[in-house]
Amino acid sequence: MEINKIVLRKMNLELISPFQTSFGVQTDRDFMIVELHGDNHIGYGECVASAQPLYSEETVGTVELMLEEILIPALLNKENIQHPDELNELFKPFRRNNMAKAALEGAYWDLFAKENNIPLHEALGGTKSQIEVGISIGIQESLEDLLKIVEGFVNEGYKRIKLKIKPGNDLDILEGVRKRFPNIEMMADANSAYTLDDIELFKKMDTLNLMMIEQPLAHDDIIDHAKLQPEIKSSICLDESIHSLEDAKKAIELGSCKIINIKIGRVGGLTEAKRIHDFCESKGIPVWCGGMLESGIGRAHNIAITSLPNFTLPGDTAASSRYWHEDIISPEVTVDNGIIPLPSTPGIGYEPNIALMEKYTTGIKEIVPRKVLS
Ligand code: OSB
Ligand code: MG
Repeated sequence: MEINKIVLRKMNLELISPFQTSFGVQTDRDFMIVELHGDNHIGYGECVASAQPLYSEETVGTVELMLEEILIPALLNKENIQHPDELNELFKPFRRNNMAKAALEGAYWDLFAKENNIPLHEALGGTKSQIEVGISIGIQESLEDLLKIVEGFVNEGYKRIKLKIKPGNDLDILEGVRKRFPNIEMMADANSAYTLDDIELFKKMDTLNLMMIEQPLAHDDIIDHAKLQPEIKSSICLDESIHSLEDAKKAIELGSCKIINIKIGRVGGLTEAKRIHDFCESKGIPVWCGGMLESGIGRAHNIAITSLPNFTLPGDTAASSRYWHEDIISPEVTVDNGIIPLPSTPGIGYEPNIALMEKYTTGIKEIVPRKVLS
């Protein structure tokens, strides 16, 4: 596949409402879009790193450096790439920086699918015609506020409700929501805010019929999670702790979790996401697709990967309008009764809206490969 130009586009989108987790409040999102310009098509990837290294160590700044100095030169120097899976091997020697790798690899997958005239989900081996999604709700000022928000999303038909928790804002709010909505599918996400000293708290959560508790303990831990899991009835789901297939194998072997949240950016791309999916399937571990408050481009990649069969639990891929005043794709992602149909057009299946992309671009860099003259 010929690559004639690579564009790194820094963007900023304002969230419709602030999103609060145990690690901070986000009111807008800085992110990067990677464009790979081929002979006939453009492949698009989204980098999910944020402005600050609060969720993981990567930021928009580190990603830009890594792409420019390491990953893009490696890609441009590599001859005869037959399939996007080869980028996983190409980038493997470079440690971590998974969100940077995933952004470039994702753009390559989109370009590959477009050049082959097939939807990305088909290129990935997806088997579904539609996906089921839930919604992730940030920490609110009061239980009253939260109940109103939950009610709205339950009425919209989202398949499960995820509530963010943090110390001091946990059991009471989970009990409050459960009391008001006795039958909804519901779970909690702690974003690494607790330790094994909180074991009694998690035992109390066992009475609330939670689908799972996501990443209760440290972001880099699988040992303490393996101690917590046998002490509680609720399933632990790992998010922050899983960066690769190797991590997933170890966590499953240790018994650190019963469910895995797969985020394409966190694990270094679609190929690695697929491998984790396949391994989890072989071990009877269900997976679901996490979110990073993506724009439509990252959202489209999430929709595509969720088409694989072992994504049996609803993911965090909500409608564009839940996050943004206007999304940068056309059509926007819409959710009908918790369902998103898979697009049938080639590549990511949603057309970038060039005018809106320009409107929200805060910086742009173009890299043109130097043709070697012989
Ligand atoms: O832990 O899943 C998380 C958002 C930013 C960083 C981490 C997480 C989240 C979410 C929101 O839960 C998911 C979404 O709606 O995109
Ligand atoms: Mg999470």
